[in-house]
Amino acid sequence: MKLQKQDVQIAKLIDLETNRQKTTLQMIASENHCSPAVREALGSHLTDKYAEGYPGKRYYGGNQFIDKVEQLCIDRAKKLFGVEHVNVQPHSGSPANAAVYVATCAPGDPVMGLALPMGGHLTHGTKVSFGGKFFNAVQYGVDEKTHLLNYDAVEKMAREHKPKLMWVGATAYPRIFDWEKLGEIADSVGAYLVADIAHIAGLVAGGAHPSPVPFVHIVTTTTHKTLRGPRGAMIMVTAKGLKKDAELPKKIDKAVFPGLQGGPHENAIAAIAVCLKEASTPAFKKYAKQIVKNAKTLAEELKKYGFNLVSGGTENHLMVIDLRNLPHRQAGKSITGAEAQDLLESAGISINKNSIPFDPAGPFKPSGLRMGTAAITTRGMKEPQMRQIAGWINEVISNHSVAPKIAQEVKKLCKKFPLPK
Ligand code: DSN
Repeated sequence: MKLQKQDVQIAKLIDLETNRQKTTLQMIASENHCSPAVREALGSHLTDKYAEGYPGKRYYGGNQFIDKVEQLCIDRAKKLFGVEHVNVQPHSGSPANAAVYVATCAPGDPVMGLALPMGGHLTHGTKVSFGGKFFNAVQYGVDEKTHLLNYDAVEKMAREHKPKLMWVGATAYPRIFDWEKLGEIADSVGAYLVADIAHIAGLVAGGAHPSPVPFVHIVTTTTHKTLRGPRGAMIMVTAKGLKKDAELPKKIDKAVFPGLQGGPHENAIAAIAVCLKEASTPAFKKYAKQIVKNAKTLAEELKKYGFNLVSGGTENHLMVIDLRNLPHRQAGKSITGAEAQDLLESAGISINKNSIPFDPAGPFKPSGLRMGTAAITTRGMKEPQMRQIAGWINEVISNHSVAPKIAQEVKKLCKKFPLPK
């Protein structure tokens, strides 16, 4: 109400965005709807406080309550993921990953990660990002036929390049990682192994994806994807990590502050603590399992309509459609990922264009579409709604003119499944 009076322009824009989220399907695989409790913590007075340092060791005074908030957040994360040390201060995923480089490598050291066009992340060694700019990065991929991580190639590359740091994690990989195998490869060359579980953190916390914790040294994650918290990130050190390097927690804390960041966002940290409490409930376990059930149903239905999926399906929360060679496309008229994204957006279905492995088209007009089920599962949607949504996606891609009609149907469905109250 105060915002309405004080800044009508921003208030209006917030209303419009809220309404967009309420009346359309958020299926960008990295998005979700956090709880009102998380939003309340995020909008609290904690945003006003400077707290450079760590609990019990701050630069400024007046942090007696802030210390308790941050410690609670750390303790909850340690318990939920079964790790030895957690830093909850990174502002987002990229600074978290930057801190891992700073803590474990010197500029120019050899590092390895999954290539971005194969489903990896910018920060895992892409040339345009700091990992590729300041370190000697080599990139592995997926098998051309199965689209599964090519573990033999990973092993060969590791033996050849002897990376100091090996990243495993993805933004568009629909399959389960063999953490044990990757752990063996990293150990055989003495590399630090980092699991970036940003996409699957909620699935790991809810028992719907195997945990990397026994096999890796470090785990990084954002907190706002399947984990359903506010925007933020965490860096965790496992028991295996401590065994490799007892100084790792100290090195990571130093890399975050004062290495890369100043004052932590304690309002976000309080909101992460709330989300971690939510993620340790039986209801969240059920939610995580339903995300995967929904993704599998959506993928199977899309396949029935003739869509080709990268790797042939999904075992997690996301899938990537290969839009080339759709059997029902109009003769001589294919659709690019960018066109399909706009078209589905106009039908009230928000997804994103994405590269497919070995994509013959460039990154700005890729041949794929990525979609995920985390946010629509939060709204309470289940298998019957997945079938309905697959049907709509098929209708819109087959016949572009039906988009406005489908948008109305999507709106009706959204009304039945409101955002978390
Ligand atoms: N931008 C995120 C995603 O959409 O997967 C990754 O950082």
